[in-house]
Amino acid sequence: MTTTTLTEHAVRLVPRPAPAAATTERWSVDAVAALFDLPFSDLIHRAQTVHREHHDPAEVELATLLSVKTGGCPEDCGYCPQSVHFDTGLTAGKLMGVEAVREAAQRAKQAGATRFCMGAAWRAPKDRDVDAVAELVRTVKAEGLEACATLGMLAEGHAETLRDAGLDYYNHNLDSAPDFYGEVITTRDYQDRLDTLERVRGAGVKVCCGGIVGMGESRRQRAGLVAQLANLAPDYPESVPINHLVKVQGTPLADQPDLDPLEFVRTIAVARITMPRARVRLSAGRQQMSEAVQALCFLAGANSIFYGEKLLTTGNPDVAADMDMLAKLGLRPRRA
Ligand code: SAM
Ligand code: DTB
Ligand code: SF4
Repeated sequence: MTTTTLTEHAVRLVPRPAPAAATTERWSVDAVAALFDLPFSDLIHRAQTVHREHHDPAEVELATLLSVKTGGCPEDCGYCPQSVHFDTGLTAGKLMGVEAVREAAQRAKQAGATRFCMGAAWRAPKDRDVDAVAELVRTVKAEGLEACATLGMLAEGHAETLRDAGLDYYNHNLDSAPDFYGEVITTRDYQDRLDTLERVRGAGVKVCCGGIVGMGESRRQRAGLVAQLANLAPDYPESVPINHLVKVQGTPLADQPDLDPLEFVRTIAVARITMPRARVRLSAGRQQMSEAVQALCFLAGANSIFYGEKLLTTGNPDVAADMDMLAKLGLRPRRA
């Protein structure tokens, strides 16, 4: 006969509080901040060492973006040219059709991309929007590309619909540390983002989640963002885009002072150390970045880039220039 002590019994009976879109502390903000504070060479050495333990250091993933539904977004994200709250001169459009997306996917594949990410400027898609995007996902998958989508907040069942269409990754960024977030966005909160990430995970879709640096946050707040990402439960994201703010005229952050480029490199290094198996993507902001800084980002453990002349609405380096840069650095695109 098995005996149960009173304490064991009590422990079993006490209901556990529902995890508030679980985070699990693998990295304290202090520990992440201590990485940021390392001498630059020590930080890069550590990041490169971790990188080599988990990845082929010569390989870079090429991910192409396509804005499948541009502008007219009701959210007020202070960095974003697609918000209706700011006059950025952008013309809003409807959801793209299957044929146009197929052609864009074929061009991306032809140019050597292996991942195709579709972005839509929605606060949250409606059921019929999700069904329409599911069709686009099937189209992209049929071209032999990995499919990623970023459509805003997902409701019950949406992630499953996208998964069943073949979606590999869902991108939903935390964007900043919890204590800075409210300075940039007021129309939805941090917990909303965590809830969507939990839905994505729950459906078995891989998580692509990162943030933006250069929005006026402190170094400690950059550490706070990385700690949030690294502590996501049950595991950190498979894919971590680190965006440098692209300053767009008309947005509240248009005149934000420049971030020291080495601070951006540090952020990449800290992401690599705290999320060793993740694909860390050197994301928005490369057009404004020198090749030397990008080279440091690769040294710091970045192993993915957005590839193709456009991000969603703003520019990205030319394909030819990127191929030259990778060749110069002895880096090669990841093969499908
Ligand atoms: N509307 C959806 C959402 O926000 O969840 C998906 C598209 S939204 C444009 C995707 C991400 O792009 C944002 O979370 C943000 O990280 C990034 N982004 C948008 N504007 C940016 C900018 N000006 N500079 C850098 N990153 C930007
Ligand atoms: C991500 O983290 N960065 C991409 C993608 N996910 C969707 C978007 C960058 C957008 C930059 C501004 C623009 O082009 O509109
Ligand atoms: Fe809308 Fe996404 Fe832009 Fe925010 S980042 S304004 S949710 S498109």
